[in-house]
Amino acid sequence: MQRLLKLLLLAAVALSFAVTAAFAHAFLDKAVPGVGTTVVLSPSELQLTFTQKIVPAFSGVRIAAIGGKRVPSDKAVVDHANPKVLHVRLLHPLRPGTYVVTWHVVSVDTHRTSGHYRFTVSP
Ligand SMILES: [Cu+2]
Repeated sequence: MQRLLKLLLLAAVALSFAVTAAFAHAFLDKAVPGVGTTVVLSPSELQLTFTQKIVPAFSGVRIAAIGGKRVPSDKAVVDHANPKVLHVRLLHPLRPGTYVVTWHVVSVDTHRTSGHYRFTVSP
């Protein structure tokens, strides 16, 4: 009986560590232009804020017109003042339409995460 209790306790501790680790990954916290929003003017850059500090060498952001061509942009750079923020400068203004932003990052805990979101530039 004692042994079973010990095992259960160990399992509970292991589980709580697993949950903590999952929450420690870098996920997208917010973006400019905002996730799912419509903006009137083309942004000159995208700004992605993550829940953790980012390792720029292993991180990247691409933007494409929905079902269409990739939009030329500079490589994503980490904000000097806030290493949770990536800046991606667009080389041309965006024409009206919906765009998909696809990101992958490695956070300082070495975990890799990725995702995508859309935003729209109104006509
Ligand atoms: Cu992590």
